[in-house]
Amino acid sequence: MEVSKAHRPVFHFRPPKNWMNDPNGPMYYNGIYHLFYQYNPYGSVWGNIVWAHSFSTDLINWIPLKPALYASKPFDINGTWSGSATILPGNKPVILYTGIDEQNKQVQNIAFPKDLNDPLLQEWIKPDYNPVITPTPDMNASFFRDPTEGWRGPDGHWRVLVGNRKGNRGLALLYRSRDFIHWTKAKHPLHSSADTGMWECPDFFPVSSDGSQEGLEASVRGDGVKHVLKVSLDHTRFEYYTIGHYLYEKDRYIPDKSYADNSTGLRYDYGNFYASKTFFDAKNKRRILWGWANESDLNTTDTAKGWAGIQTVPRRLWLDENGKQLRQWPIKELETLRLHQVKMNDVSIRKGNSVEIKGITAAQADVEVTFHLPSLSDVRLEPFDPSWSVDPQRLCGEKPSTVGGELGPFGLLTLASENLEEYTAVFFRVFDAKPKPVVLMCSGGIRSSISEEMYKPSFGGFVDVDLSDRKITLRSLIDHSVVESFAAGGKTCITSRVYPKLAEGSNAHLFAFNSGAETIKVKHLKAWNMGSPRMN
Ligand code: DQQ
Repeated sequence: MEVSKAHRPVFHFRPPKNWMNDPNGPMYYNGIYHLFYQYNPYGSVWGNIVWAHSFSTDLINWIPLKPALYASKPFDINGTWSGSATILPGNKPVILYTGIDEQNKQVQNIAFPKDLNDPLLQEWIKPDYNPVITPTPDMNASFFRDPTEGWRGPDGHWRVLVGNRKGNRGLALLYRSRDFIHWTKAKHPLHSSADTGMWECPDFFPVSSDGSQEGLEASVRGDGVKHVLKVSLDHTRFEYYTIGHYLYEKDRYIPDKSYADNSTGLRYDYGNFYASKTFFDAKNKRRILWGWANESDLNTTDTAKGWAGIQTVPRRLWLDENGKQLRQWPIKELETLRLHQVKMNDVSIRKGNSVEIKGITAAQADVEVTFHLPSLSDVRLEPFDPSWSVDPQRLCGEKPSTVGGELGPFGLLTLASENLEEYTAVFFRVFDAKPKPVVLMCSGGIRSSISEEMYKPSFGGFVDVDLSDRKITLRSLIDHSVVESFAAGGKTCITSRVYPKLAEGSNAHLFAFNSGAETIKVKHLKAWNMGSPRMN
């Protein structure tokens, strides 16, 4: 079937056609980056799931290979679901994945490259001794999936996590092994949390706590190291993470008290982003995050267009120097796609005005902007109601870009039609609160398309930023039906999937705007046309 080019992202990872969901088993091996993903070879809705496979030498240009794993054995005959890769000693990659077996039970299987001399690792063998981990009789075998990468404890034994649900408690079950093949369930889960439902796609990894952006390999432990646990909640379709301590002797993870350990917790991305997974890039000593951004249109539209699902751009991820949250930034390689550049400096925008950024392909662009704010002691700010703090998305819905405030809303109107019938607003609003002002970031909204039949949320997240220097930065990657934004150097990230009817392709425009009573200034703005990499 023909694949429709309308709204099709160009520099975001996607297969040549059909349905894609979770990123699986990302790894760097002998100079090559691999990405596997949940894929339907026969259509553009979820089903018939295999592990599709692509490789790259720069994480930007991708070449497809044939599927690495597909249903073929009693232990995965009903599907090869999500999982992870681990590089074992002796430089031997291995995959653990969830198989849906003959009885529709979820079991964990192992697979090895058929030929380690094949630099592309094209063929994978699933030994007949699979499954290597099975649900115990007291478990619900429909909630037992998505094994993590393995790491080694102080005793030299391997550990992995498997996502699970007991009642409405979400759990990260812990398994241990000497040889990566024979696994024993630990008495206690590594961690669990009440009322969070099924924990899909758990991810557990160390981060440097000394302010360095360097990533750490999964088994690193000791001083200067904290750990992150991320889970994907199937009932909200959002993820959250906590930062905490891994007690190696007890094999328990204790999140720091300051974090909500439930669906109100911190997120990598406050928008359309799910089933994410990180890996350690040994070449550049960094941890890289992949996440799936689903379509927001209708299934029938996906069927007609012949494709559905993208991955957000690979993002470097590290612990902020304040130790309180993670930061993310598109990997530097993405900048190799930057082509023609336009600039704007020192442009003041008064209430109700917008300024067009001309001269770029606004449907396929990278924009970096620094807004300069008036002195906060000289302005009135909207008061912040503390009850708003639990649901920034709702607040963005109630206060869209058209609802004027005092300081803000101001920001970008991306994928905008010439006369602004359509636009995806990415913007800030500053509220008065103690001990410091609250900054809200929003993205998306009802105006993103004149077409009514789709999900058009206005996503929101708070930005923990110090405004004493009177500046706030925003970067937005715009790619036809994706607006992926990073505020304050990657402190808050929001991805929106949008489907403009008027502002498509060469009809798309880009504006900076301000609807707040206070004048703001675009101190610096740079925008680039983005090139088109080889994308599968
Ligand atoms: N997707 C996979 C599951 C996982 C879910 C199936 C998360 O393994 O729990 O395609 O999106």
